[in-house]
Amino acid sequence: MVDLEVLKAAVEAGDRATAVRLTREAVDEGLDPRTVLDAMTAAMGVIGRRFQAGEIFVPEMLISARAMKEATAVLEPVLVAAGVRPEHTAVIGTIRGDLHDIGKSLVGMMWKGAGIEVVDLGTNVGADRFVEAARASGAQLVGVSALLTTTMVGMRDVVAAVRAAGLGDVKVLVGGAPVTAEYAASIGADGYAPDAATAVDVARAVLRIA
Ligand code: B1M
Repeated sequence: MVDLEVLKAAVEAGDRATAVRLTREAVDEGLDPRTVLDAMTAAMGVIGRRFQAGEIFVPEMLISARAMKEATAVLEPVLVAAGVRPEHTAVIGTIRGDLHDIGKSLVGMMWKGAGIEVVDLGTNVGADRFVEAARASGAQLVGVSALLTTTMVGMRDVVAAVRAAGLGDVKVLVGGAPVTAEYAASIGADGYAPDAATAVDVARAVLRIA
């Protein structure tokens, strides 16, 4: 019988091989995929808190997120077959004109780790594409990343386009090195996070996830 505490520890340690092996074993043993996913989600919660406490840094968080991503890939077909779908969906991308994707991808991975389905649009994404993807996926959250002072101005267009598209209660969360809470508020964004761990907390808050 797979010990989920060991799986949790493997994700926390970023031990991809062990995380994938234990997830396969758990699937083969017929464990409820939700229980397996919950264990990994809890591990990413620990990672987020350790990052916020300054105990670990971006590389460690990235390594854990990758371990979770690979193990989740093993779990995904079982979750789909069991009819388990995340309750929340987010689209995320780096703003038009901007090719930086490391921070954005990390935020996407951390959101997945928190149980949010993520549609990653990549880099150089215009307001129209954010809106189309949010509409097509039924997303409740749009995440926009910018690393350049010259491109962050495009975030205002995304907020405006999401509001104008009549998508319902879709929240826009922004972040990236030059972005500040004041800037986010000035363009009417619903939230701002300075790092990927906080992006999980802010997403949970704006989506009212308990
Ligand atoms: Co670029 N670059 N770069 N670059 N680059 C910076 C950003 C820069 C600060 C370097 C410098 O001059 N000191 C500077 C920007 C200056 C400014 O505008 N203020 C800069 C520049 C000028 C440029 C070019 C214009 C250089 C040139 O060609 N003359 C050019 C632009 C290309 C373009 O985008 N159109 C360019 C190109 C590149 C590379 C392609 C070489 C490469 C990108 C590779 C890639 O992403 N695949 C690159 C890199 C690597 C950097 C630095 C060195 C590192 C960025 C990074 O990945 N950090 C960067 C300097 C630096 O930051 N030290 C720099 C690690 C990452 C985990 O952090 O992305 O900040 P970060 O994400 C964090 C938070 O910001 C936050 O959470 C993440 C994790 O905690 N966050 C969010 C990010 N998105 C979020 C979204 C959220 C919430 C939180 O909600 C949705």
